[in-house]
Amino acid sequence: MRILLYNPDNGVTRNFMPHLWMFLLKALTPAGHEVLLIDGNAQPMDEDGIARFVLEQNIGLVGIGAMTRMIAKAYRMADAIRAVGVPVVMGGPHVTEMADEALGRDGGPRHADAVALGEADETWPKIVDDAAKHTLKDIYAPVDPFGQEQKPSLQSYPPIPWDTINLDQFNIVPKLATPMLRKLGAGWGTFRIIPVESGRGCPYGCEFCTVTGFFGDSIRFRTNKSVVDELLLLKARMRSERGQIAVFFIDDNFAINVKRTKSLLRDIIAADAQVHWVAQISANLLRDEELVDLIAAAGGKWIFIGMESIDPANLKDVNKGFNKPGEYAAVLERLAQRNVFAITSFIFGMDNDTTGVAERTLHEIQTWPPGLPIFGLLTPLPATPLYKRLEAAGRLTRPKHWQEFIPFAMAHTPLKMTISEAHAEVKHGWAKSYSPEAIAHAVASIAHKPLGYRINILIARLCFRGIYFPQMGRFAWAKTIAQNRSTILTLLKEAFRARRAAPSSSAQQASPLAHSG
Ligand code: B12
Ligand code: SF4
Repeated sequence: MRILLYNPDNGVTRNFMPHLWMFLLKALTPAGHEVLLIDGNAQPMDEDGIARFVLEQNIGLVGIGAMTRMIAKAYRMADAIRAVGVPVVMGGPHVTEMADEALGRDGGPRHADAVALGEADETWPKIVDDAAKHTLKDIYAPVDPFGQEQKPSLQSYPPIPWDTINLDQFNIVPKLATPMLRKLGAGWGTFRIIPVESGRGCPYGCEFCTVTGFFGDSIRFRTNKSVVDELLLLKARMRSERGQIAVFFIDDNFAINVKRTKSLLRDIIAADAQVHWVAQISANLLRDEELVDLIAAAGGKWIFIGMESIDPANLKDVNKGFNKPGEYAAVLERLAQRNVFAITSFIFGMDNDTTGVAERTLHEIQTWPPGLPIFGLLTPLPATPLYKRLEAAGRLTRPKHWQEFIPFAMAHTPLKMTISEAHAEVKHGWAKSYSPEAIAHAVASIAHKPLGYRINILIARLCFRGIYFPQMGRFAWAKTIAQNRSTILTLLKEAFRARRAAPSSSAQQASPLAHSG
């Protein structure tokens, strides 16, 4: 049987990073089936396009995965596929919580023939077998023979064959520039961001988060060896195609068990498996100097920190009181000293927020080493404790907000400001942090750092700007580049001068993600 795994586009970014679930399920597919992957962010498709594709390619089963924000598109694509007679199985965080919606058991239309609840590592082979025999069931749940929920152990994680997988759709370098950039420094013909997981689960239970409910509070890890082997495979591929790879460790809290994280990082260093990577770690775990030393030595370049708010009352409200705003500056300084940057994520529209929250937050941010601030709105995702609290209090203004998804729009009314005031706060946060002046200031404030680090922050700021301000087409990019030309030219001139002065070493330094190992 030919199987298509499809992830709908998110409407915001293009081929920033592939979705791990597709590669994982492909690796777990029983022998004898062929699996094709389409990520809508890299290969945009509409309903007619996907229906034609499944017929032309003789697809016998389509698997669709989606977060809540893409679910409306996922349902539309599923409907189009089912209309031409091909069965659809859906999985991922949204349908796990809203299986009745996907199966049309809540009075609405049916979108999926089957739903895979929760982690599907162990149920996927069974789903494929049943589909091949035309005996698909409505629901596949990860349970043991006694009907008890069973979380997959990651101890026997399947090797993902990154050396042979066709990654053509996931190259951030424009095709036209590839031949020229292949020759630059260690090679820039391709630049891919690859998701790797080293473990699952986070016990912290923040009120707005899906993770504790979905993955459970039992934390599971892959073996160090399997993670190291995966990094070595990626590194070898990067070298063979004269390109660059950055890894996104998608663990929700990469240092949730500090002892284990240190041991993994030591093994990465010992095996010379360093690639440049990003990981998500909560601020409280970054107090540990030795951990931060190891992060830097093992290739860590960006750490995503869910700061959420600078107001302890807000943090307490959302069960994230372990975040201490008083120590944010020290944490960021500790990272910056090792040339590791932070992606600092904030949520506005919390119950104790009042107008001016963006400006107060920006004021704090300005006292920190420059990084990548991002701003969102408190969003009641289905089945989270937040959703339940707001629903019980009758505060949801759009209880099924995902059915008519609007980016950066609230689905409930905050207590101390209006919805439109909250929207304006988010807009102000983005506008002020990603203006050409702010970008120039961020780059200039680290004038003492190596050129590569400054280029890194410039490129990252220009890309992150696109999370809020539409920046998908060539024209939008050209405009952004023109607006920031002064900062870009300053760094280019410096790179050119450095290259002329020391041709062999400067190219390496000028490449923000060039590898040392
Ligand atoms: C990486 C990641 C991202 C990446 C993008 C995705 C990518 N390219 O990988 C980035 C950083 C861009 C991102 C952004 C956002 N993310 Co995000 N992200 C994640 C993260 C950390 C890892 C995803 C992952 O690969 N997990 C590992 C894989 C193996 O797990 P999985 O995807 O769940 O797949 C398993 C099962 O779900 C199932 N499955 C999944 N799909 C399918 C399909 C089929 C057919 C079957 C059978 C099974 C199946 O099988 C898999 C194996 O067990 C998750 C949290 C998490 N730990 O999952 C949040 C998460 C998915 N993100 C979330 C959110 C809310 C967002 C944002 C909306 C945040 C924001 N406020 O802006 C944005 C939206 C971005 C956008 N524009 O699309 C929520 C989603 C909740 C929900 N109900 O939708 C999560 C769960 C985190 C959370 N805190 O709650 N995210
Ligand atoms: S620390 Fe992060 S992953 Fe863990 S529950 Fe809180 S928001 Fe979710």
